[in-house]
Amino acid sequence: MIWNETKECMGRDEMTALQSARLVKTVDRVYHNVEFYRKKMQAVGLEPGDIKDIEDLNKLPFTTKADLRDNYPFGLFAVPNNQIVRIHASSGTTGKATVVGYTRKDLDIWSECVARAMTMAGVGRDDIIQIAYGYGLFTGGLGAHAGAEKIGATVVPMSTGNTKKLTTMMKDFGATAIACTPSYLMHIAEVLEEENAIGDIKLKAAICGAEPWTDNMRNTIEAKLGIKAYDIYGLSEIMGPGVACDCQYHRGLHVYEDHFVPEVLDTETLEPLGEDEVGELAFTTITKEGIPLIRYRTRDLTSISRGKCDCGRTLCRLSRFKGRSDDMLIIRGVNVFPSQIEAALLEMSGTTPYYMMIVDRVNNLDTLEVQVELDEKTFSDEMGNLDAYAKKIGHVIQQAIGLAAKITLVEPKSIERSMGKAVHVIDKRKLV
Ligand code: DLL
Repeated sequence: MIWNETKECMGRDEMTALQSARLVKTVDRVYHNVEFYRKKMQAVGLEPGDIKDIEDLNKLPFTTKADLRDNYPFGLFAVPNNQIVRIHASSGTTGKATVVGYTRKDLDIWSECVARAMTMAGVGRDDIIQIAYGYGLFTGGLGAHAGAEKIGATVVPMSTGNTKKLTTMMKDFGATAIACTPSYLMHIAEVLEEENAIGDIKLKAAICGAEPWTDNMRNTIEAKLGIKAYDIYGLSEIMGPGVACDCQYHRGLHVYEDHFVPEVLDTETLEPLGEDEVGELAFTTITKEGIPLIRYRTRDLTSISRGKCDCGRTLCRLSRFKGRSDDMLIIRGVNVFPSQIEAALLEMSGTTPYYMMIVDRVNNLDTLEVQVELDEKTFSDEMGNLDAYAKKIGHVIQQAIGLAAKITLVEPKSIERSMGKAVHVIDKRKLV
């Protein structure tokens, strides 16, 4: 069991002192090792010595996803590449991925955070856990995997994609835990119901995250499968899964504050808000070596509560996520920006920049249809050949967003022109 009592239950003063010491070191490190931060600090007349404790955090400049893109791929790394032992990446707002690098120590801390989260969900060395997040550049699979190994559970690296195999192994192996997105778990529950196999499984806990979900959805999953489900949050830029996780009381997600300092900001003024006020979440990493980030704006909307939880942890808690302050969609766990589709279409000939994304949820699996408007010439030239043309566009879009979409070609000028902010997305999924 990994339950870091000294870190998870320490008094507020002690935690503040630890965060201050770690922040001072981090600021010194980024100032000397990352040109981007040195320039940003110099631009506002800041030197590392000006940051003396956590109270000085709001003197520091913010970091955004665009900063990662502008310094693509490795420009924000704070160590030489020979100390980076792993790379992950997630979607950027245009074609360029957001790339993150981990040192060996970063991977150790990451697996400890996930191990703490799994311990919080009651998973231990006697458990058999199926990891059904995607493995690869996405942090879900490998991140959850390493944490589960650290607690000594028996890890089954399922990844995503073959639900039949997953349910068969769940029964045959007697899996007691699963880590996957909540919508995928709903789908798995339905498949098990169809197989009349709910009575044959030994599952007791699920660690779900990577997309927004609600208490209602948790209750439904728990009732369908007879299990306890826990919420795990994270983002690749900060680490991956395991930045925060909820305990059995489900009164918010405990943040591993000894590694990540959260702030909630007013979305207009970017000034820090008080306890329980909803705004944009920002994180400062205080132990990361590969790519330490200062006041990284996550775009996720939430609030922070302090005060001891009934579980005994003193770590602050984030309320369930209320949405995002940008237009990023999470479709089947994959982050998608409408601008990625636009960029892909603009690179092709024959299409116009007018498109509409229709997102829905069928049998608990997200679906994506992209309506693409052709230009006049292509529409008449390709008239007899539209299926093949749609296939070609589908391929380009899949390359751009990493997700298969149904492509519907529409006539020139048929997508409504907007007078103001263009609407590119119809999201029919209802989070209930
Ligand atoms: O989704 C990391 C992760 C993997 C978390 C597996 C949990 C489980 P990204 O692909 O970079 O990383 O996407 C990060 O996903 O900014 C949120 O908008 C959203 N997100 C992640 N977890 C939750 C959650 C992973 N529990 C983005 N609730 C974040 C709501 C979540 N949204």
